[in-house]
Amino acid sequence: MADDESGFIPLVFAELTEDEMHSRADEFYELMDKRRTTRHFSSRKVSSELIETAVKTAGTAPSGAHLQPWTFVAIANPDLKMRIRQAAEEEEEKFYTERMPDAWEEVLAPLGTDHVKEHITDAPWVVVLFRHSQRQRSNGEWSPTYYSQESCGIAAGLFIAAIHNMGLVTLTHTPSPMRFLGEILKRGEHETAMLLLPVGYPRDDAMVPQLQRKALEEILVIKE
Ligand code: IYR
Repeated sequence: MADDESGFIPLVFAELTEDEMHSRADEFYELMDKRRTTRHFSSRKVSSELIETAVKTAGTAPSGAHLQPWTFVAIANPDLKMRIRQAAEEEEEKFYTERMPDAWEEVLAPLGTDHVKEHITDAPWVVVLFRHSQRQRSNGEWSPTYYSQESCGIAAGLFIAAIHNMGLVTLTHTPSPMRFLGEILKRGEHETAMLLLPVGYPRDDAMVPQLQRKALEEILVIKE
């Protein structure tokens, strides 16, 4: 059977020399190690082409049964951003004053977050990642997707790496609960908001918490 009829094509794989592998591995690590999450965004404009490329990059993620169970909604409209901010702050105020358990407060306090979410209106773009928990079959029936949390987590990681690589910053914001995002953005019942990612330039006076990343020995176990 010819390749195109079997549904398979040869893998395109360009082997690198050992030296190239090491230098590319090190360069990529150095680049990613400089990524920081900030909550302080400038309102400076960012072209929609950059957002499109970041979403295309995220869309290269592997996914369960290749169902690609994600929709990215990219918002630049100031009125929509304001409505989202107001709804997020309303939920977050309840979280910070009533719902946050002690154990959670203990680890969150050092990050200096509160219910005020100015990044939603300051950043030129707010990208909301919706996870598809259901898909429609060709016969119209609704059925589950598979490993959609894992798939969307990987896509989000690629999006964050793409934004950092293009010289912009983003923040993984998880307003809780997030149902209001599906309502404001008019997404179907089969889509669940998973992450809200403001994207833009950092403000000139942007701050980040002084954090330490775990050492390799703490996160890697090798069995030879
Ligand atoms: N969703 C809240 C609280 C929050 C929770 C975690 I875990 C964080 O790492 C940061 C914040 C908020 O966005 O403020």
